[in-house]
Amino acid sequence: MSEANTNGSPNGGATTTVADPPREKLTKKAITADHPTWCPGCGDFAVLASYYKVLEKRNIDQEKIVTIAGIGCSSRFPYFVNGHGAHFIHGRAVPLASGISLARPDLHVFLFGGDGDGFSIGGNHVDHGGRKNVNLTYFIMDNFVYGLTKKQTSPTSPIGFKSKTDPQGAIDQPVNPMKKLIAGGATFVARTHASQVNHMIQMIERATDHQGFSVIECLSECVEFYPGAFDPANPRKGGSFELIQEKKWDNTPEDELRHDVTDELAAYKLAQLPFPGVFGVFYQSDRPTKNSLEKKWIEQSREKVGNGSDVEVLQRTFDKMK
Ligand SMILES: Cc1ncc(C[n+]2csc(CCOP(=O)(O)OP(=O)(O)O)c2C)c(N)n1
Ligand code: SF4
Ligand SMILES: [Mg+2]
Repeated sequence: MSEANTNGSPNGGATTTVADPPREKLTKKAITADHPTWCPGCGDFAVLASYYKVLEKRNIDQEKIVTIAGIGCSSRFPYFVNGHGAHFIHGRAVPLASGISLARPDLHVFLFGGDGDGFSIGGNHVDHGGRKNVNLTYFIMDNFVYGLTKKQTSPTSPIGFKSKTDPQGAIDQPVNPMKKLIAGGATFVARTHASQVNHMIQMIERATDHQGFSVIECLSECVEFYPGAFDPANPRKGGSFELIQEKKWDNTPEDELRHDVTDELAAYKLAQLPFPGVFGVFYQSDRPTKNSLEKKWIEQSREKVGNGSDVEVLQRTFDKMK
């Protein structure tokens, strides 16, 4: 997810090199801000713990961590992380995070939110973030319900789910997150479960390493308004957590049957499996990011005006307007 780690202007203007002072290793204590206020047992606690773990393990410079979210229980993440961040508008976190990523490619932009935030009100933004392949990591805590507003049908609620908006049971076909994300153009699409902490950490790490719009859907139980929703994929509750077997490219007959993460059609086939489906990386592509394409375009434009600093380029533009 992170590109160049520079001290200067991310857009290639005049740079001032400032030596980093020696720093201590990032600790959980250093990155922990407020205590979460979620209901006891909410799946989102484990997601937050996994996020802390990755930040700590990767020893990411604290001032380079950006935690952005929309609105919802799951969107409360920015309050709990000691770094930059914003609890933004419902469904509008992707454009904010995209702007940050494009303007400051040296930062690590993480985005958190719920199924309502990402697939309902913000669904269109998610498609465009994917299409543009903006370099950031988006973690969607899918609990199949609107938790914060106390149990309305969400875009991922299954048919028959009884809620305040569908007292007779939901009748609309739910969104299939994997299919939507792949079709939208996201270049890293994975699925995990909040009861599987090691798997969650692995997925966040792989998404963090990916250059481009990386999205993880995580089944995260709302114990208050949809208890037991994800038991079928939780071995501790009698379910089975079935992992995607990725190709090892080792020329063995078994490998023929394994999943090629670059094969979009194979990813759709996995996404078609009945609930609770499979977990892991469905799809990954190395399509260039908007960040890298835009950087090239900025460099070419700057060359045309004699490689001046940002201020000089701006001044020339103003002069032309006189
Ligand atoms: C523009 C706007 N519309 C509606 C709301 C009300 N609202 C707040 S959160 C939410 C849905 C939350 O569901 P989800 O995104 O799934 O998050 P969860 O609480 O389940 O984690 C809604 C409808 C709002 N805050 N702003
Ligand atoms: S209402 Fe549901 S999603 Fe919200 S904090 Fe409680 S358990 Fe978690
Ligand atoms: Mg939700």
